[in-house]
Amino acid sequence: MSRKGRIVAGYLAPHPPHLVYAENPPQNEPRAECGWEGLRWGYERCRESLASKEFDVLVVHSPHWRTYVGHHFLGVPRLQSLSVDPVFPNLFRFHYDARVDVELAQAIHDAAADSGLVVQMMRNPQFRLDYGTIAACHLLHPAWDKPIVGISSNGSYFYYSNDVGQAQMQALGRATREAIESTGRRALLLASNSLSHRHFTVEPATPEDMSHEHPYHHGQYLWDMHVLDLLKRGKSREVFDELPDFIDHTESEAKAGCLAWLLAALDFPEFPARVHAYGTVIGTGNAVVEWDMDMAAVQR
Ligand code: 2X7
Ligand code: FE2
Repeated sequence: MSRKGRIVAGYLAPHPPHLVYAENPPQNEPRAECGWEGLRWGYERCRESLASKEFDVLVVHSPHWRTYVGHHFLGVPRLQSLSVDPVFPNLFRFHYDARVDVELAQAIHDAAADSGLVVQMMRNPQFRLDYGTIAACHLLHPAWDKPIVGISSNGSYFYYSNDVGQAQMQALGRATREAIESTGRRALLLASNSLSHRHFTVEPATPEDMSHEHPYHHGQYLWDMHVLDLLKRGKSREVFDELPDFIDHTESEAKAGCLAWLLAALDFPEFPARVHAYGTVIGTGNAVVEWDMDMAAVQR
């Protein structure tokens, strides 16, 4: 008998390369003394919560795999190489070895196509994984013992408007959920974006010198707190509806669509999200947030 799949948990899982750098995993070449502990300890709490969950796959939507025409899906079974952050090559030179759940990727692709989205499977075996995909997956589940599904960030918010972007992410989120259910997968969903996103332009001599780290701007910090307050009160539909304003006022990286995709895939949870951490990285606002979907069942 075939099993009905389900989303086990969803995460807002931001990807500043600084967080991977500060963890000193063997895969990353640069070495750090410490840094950004608030966010990193938030990820640690997520990992503790994950330890008691069974899951088959991590599905990640990343701002740093930008596609111009359509929504793309990783479509080769294994990707191995060196990923270097183009802006912070001094912090992120990560040797990755990732397995891909191509069957699930294809099922999301097909469901998204059926809903009218322009889609494409990425079949190039030499493709270089972006640091937004790698950092989110690594920080949430550093064992790399589960396959991933990588979804690109189509630039519809940029090329058309926030409203077009939101509509596309809503359709993509729904297609993601349907495909997970029909393929019997137990999936974790990762929206790999920061919140407010104005950032400093000069790096301190020691990147992990935390005496330099603070919000870029009080107004942006207030917006981040407003969004997190709504999520903590289970008001995810309100967050989705306010995202266009949030994006315009804070240059939010949510403009990549990750958070909108996640909220739609989770069917707009009305139970409280668990905010594990909030902190800044080069002035940008970042939160580690978990939606444990067993809480949805309790709520019904
Ligand atoms: O990509 C990023 C980011 N989103 C936030 C902070 C620092 C660096 O890179
Ligand atoms: Fe980013």
